[in-house]
Amino acid sequence: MNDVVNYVTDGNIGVITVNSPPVNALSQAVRQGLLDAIRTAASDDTEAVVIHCDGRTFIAGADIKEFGKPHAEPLLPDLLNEIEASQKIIVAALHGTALGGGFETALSCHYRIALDGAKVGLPEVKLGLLPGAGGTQRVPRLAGVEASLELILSGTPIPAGRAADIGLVDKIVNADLLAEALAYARHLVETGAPVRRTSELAVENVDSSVFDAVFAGLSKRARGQTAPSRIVECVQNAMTMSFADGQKRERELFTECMHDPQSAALQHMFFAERVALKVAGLSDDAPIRDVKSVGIIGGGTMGGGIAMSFANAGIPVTLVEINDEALQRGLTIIDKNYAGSVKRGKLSGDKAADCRGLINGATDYSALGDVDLVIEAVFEDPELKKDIFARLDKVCKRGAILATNTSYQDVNEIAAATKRPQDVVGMHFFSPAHIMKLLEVVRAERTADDVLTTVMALAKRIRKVAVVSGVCYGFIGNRMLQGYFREAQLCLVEGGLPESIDAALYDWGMAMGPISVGDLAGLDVGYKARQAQPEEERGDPAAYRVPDVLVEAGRLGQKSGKGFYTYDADTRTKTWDPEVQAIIEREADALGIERRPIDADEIVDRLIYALVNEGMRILEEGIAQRPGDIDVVYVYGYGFPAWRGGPMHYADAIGLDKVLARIEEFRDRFGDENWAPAPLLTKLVGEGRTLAEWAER
Ligand code: 3H9
Repeated sequence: MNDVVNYVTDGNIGVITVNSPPVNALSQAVRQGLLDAIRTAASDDTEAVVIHCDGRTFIAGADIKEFGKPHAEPLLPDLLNEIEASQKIIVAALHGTALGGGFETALSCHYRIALDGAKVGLPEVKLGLLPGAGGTQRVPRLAGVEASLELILSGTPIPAGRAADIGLVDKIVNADLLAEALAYARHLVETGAPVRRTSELAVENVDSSVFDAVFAGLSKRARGQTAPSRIVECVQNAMTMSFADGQKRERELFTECMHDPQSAALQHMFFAERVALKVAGLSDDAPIRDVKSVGIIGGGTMGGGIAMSFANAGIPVTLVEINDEALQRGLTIIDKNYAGSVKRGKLSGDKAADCRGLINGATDYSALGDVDLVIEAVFEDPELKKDIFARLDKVCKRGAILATNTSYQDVNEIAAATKRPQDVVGMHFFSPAHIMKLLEVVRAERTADDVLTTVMALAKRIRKVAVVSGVCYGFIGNRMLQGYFREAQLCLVEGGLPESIDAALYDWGMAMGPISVGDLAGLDVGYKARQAQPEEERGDPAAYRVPDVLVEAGRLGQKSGKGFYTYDADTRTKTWDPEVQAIIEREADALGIERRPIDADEIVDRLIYALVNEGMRILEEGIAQRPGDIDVVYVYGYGFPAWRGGPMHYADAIGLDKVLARIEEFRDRFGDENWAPAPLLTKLVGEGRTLAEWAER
C-alpha cells in the first residue's frame, strides 16, 4: 500500500500489516495506507481481513506530533467508519499497547483477538482530550456505561484479560498472534459469524443519577480539568442519541478539547517527560553499565522508600544501617509500607512478599563489596556524607556507581572524597520514594558519561521520571522552591492567613498549599538550617520570623500535632488555630509591617512567578538542560498541575511579556532584592521570543 502499511493475502484471508516504528501511531501515511488496504480487500476475493502490527505494539494512538497541524485526509473517524462498514469480517489482532485511536481502530473492527499480556485503553484524557474517533460511542455499546466511564475517565490501560471480561475483546491467545488471528478469521467465516458492527448495538440504559454522581465527583477526581466533563457528556450521549449524532457531538467536543490550552499543556508534558531522558551531548545508544544489585545506606523513610522502588522492579537490595536496632526499625517501616500497599489493593500479597524478599539488611559496609550501585540516603550532614563516600571507595568493586540522595549538598565535594569521582552521581529521590515519580539526577563535574546514561536508563526500569540537573544549592526543584516559600511567608505577614494562602494555590491547581507543605515536611527542618547560618545570611526576617516562633513554641508541623495548623491525632484532619493568627499579627507588628488584604491573584502570581524567575536563571546557568525539564520536575515532584504544563510552559502560555511586567511591578513595590527579573526573561521579551522557541536554539 505504502511504506508503512502492507497488504497481502493468505488463502481466503486478507492481511493488513502496519509497520510504522516506534509505536505504529496513526500518522497520515498510516491512515492512508489502512484506507487503501481496506478498499483493496473489499474488492478482492478474500472472505475476511486481519489487521495487525509489526514491532513492539499494536497502534498506540493518533500521532501526537501531528496535533496542531492542519487536518490531513483521511480523517480517523471517517476511516474507522469505513472499516466498520466493510461487508467482510475484519479482525483486529492486538499486542503491546492498543491505545487511543489505536484501540478505537480495533473497536471499529468486527472482532478482536489479543495476545495475553497486551493492554488496551483510551488515555486521551491524559492529553486533555477525549477519544475522538468513536471511542466514547463504541465502548459503552460493548462494555456498558459504568465500565466505559471508568476506562475513559481514568485513561489507564487495562490488561486484555480484563478487557475480555467486560466485552471489549473476544479472544485471548498465548502465542503466535498472527497465526491465531488467521485461524480465528477462518473459523468466523466457516461458522457463518455475522459482520458485527458495534455502532449498531444499543447502549444499556442506566439511571441518569449515575451521570449526576459522576459529574459531581469530577470536582474532586479531576479538579480544574476540562476534558473529563466533556467525556461524561459524550458517554451520556451514547445512551440517548443515535450513533451518528453521538459521534457528531463527540467530534465537536474533541475539537473544543484540542483548542483548550490544557491539552497543549498536557501534550507538552508528554514530550517533555520523554525528552528529559535525553542527555545533551550523549547519544541514545551510549554504553551503559550493568546494574543487577543495589546497596542503600540509611534505612530511614527515604532509604526504605528507595529500597522499595528497586525491589518493586525486581532488583535485589542490601540495606545498610549503623546497628541492628536501626536496621530492624527500617525494615519494620518497609514491612508496614508493603502491608499498606496490599491493603489498598496496589499490590497482591504474593507480589508484595516477592518484592520484600528482595530486600536484605546488613550492618557492615563489607556487604556492599559486590553491588553495582550504592545510594547513600543518610541525613543532610556534609561531613558524614563525605566520610561515607570515603568508606565506600574502599569497599565497593571497581566500576560500581556511587550515588548520593542529597537534596542540597555539593555533589562535587562529595565525589572528591573518593578516588573515583567519575563514578559519583546524585540521585535525588522525593519522599515517599516508593510512590513519588520524580528522580533528579545530579551530574557532577566529573561524572562519567556512562554513569549518567546508566542512571537515566535505570530510572525508567524503576518507573521514575528522570531529569538531569547540574550542581547548585538545592538543584532544580528545591532551589526554585526557596522563592516560592519566601513569597508564601511574606504574603502571610503582609496580610494573609495560612488557609487563604493554601486555598489560593490549591484552587489554582497545586496538589497542596505551601503552608500545609511546610507543616508536612516539618518546620524544624528549615529552622535548623537557618540556625546553622550567621544571622546576616538568613535573608529577610519577614520571610522566616513566624515559622521560627512556631518552632520555638514546639509547633513543628504534622509530626508534633501542630504547626501552622493543629492536627487531629488519629485522622490528621487540620483545623485553624487562633493562636497562630495572634503570632502572625504580633510578628507583623514587630517587623513594622502594616497588614492589608491580599487577594488570591496576588498570592498566586507572587508564588508562581518567583518559581518562573528562578527557573529562568537555572536555564541561563545551564543547571537545567531545557525548560521542559523544569516542568517535569515541578509536575512530578512538587504537585504542580500537569494541565498547566509546569511553571515554564505556564509562563510561555501566559506570555513572557506579561510575566515580566508583573515581576517588574513586584520589584517596584517590594524592592529589587527578590524581584530583579532574570536576564533571560528580559532578553526573550526584548527579542519577542517564547521559551519554547529559545529551547529549540
Ligand atoms: C488519540 O489517539 C486521539 C484519538 O482518540 C482521536 C483522534 C481523532 N504519537 O513512551 P515511549 C513516541 S490521542 C507520536 O518512550 P514506551 C514517543 O514520543 C493518543 N509519538 O515508549 C517516543 O519517541 P522518542 C492516544 C508517540 O515503550 C517513542 O514513541 N495515545 C506516540 O515506554 C517511544 O515512546 C497515547 O496517548 C504517539 N501517540 O511506551 C499513547 N506514542 O523515542 C501515548 C509514543 O522520539 N504513548 N510516541 O522519544 C504511550 O503511552 C507510550 O508511548 C507507549 C509506549 C505505552 C505506547
